[in-house]
Amino acid sequence: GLTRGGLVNQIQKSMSEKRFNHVLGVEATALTLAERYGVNLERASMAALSHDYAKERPDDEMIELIRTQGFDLSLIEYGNQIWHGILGAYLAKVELGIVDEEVLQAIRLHTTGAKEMSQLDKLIYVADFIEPGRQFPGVEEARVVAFRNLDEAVAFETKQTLSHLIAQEVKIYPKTIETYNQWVVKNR
Ligand code: DGI
Ligand code: FE
Ligand code: FE
Ligand code: FE
Repeated sequence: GLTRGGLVNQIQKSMSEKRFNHVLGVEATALTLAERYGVNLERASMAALSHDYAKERPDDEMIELIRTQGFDLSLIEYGNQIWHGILGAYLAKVELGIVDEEVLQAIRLHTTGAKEMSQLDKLIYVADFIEPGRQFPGVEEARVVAFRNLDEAVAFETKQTLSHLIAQEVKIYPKTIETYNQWVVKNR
């Protein structure tokens, strides 16, 4: 496997400066949350650094991977917003040499969440939302909630993200709904 330095180098080369700064912000936030919640720091760092590795891949390359590498073909109906985590986990394994399945799962789930999420999955999902470079109405509250209760933070983010997606009338990926049903719905 790569050292942190080697990983940072490859990741920096794969994206714009702006996105790379976002990635470093996610890493810093993930490490603080990892200390707060007792999650392995090295895993938190690796997952944070790699989470958007595939975000700037051309759509034609991503579609080719979906077709040839055994992914669910219904993914083709979506776009990079949905692809980059799922295919990013695949590319992180093949190109970055990340073999830790817990890290790969956190990358895979970082955009949509899931019904079942590990502490690391939740931490990356939340750190991506609240890193210092993020500015949107409600981010301050999201930051407070994140350090108070990680499950509440997942619920807060999922509700806000889904509300925005619906307001924009964009296609909702089924896993995003599963995340809502699991972490937001109260009477279960
Ligand atoms: O990659 P980032 O911008 O750092 O953040 P992200 O991977 O969490 O989210 C990327 C985008 O994906 C964000 O604008 C919200 C959007 N998204 C999340 N769930 C869905 C979705 N977009 C669609 N169309 N459908 C979803 O279910
Ligand atoms: Fe992302
Ligand atoms: Fe996110
Ligand atoms: Fe991100």
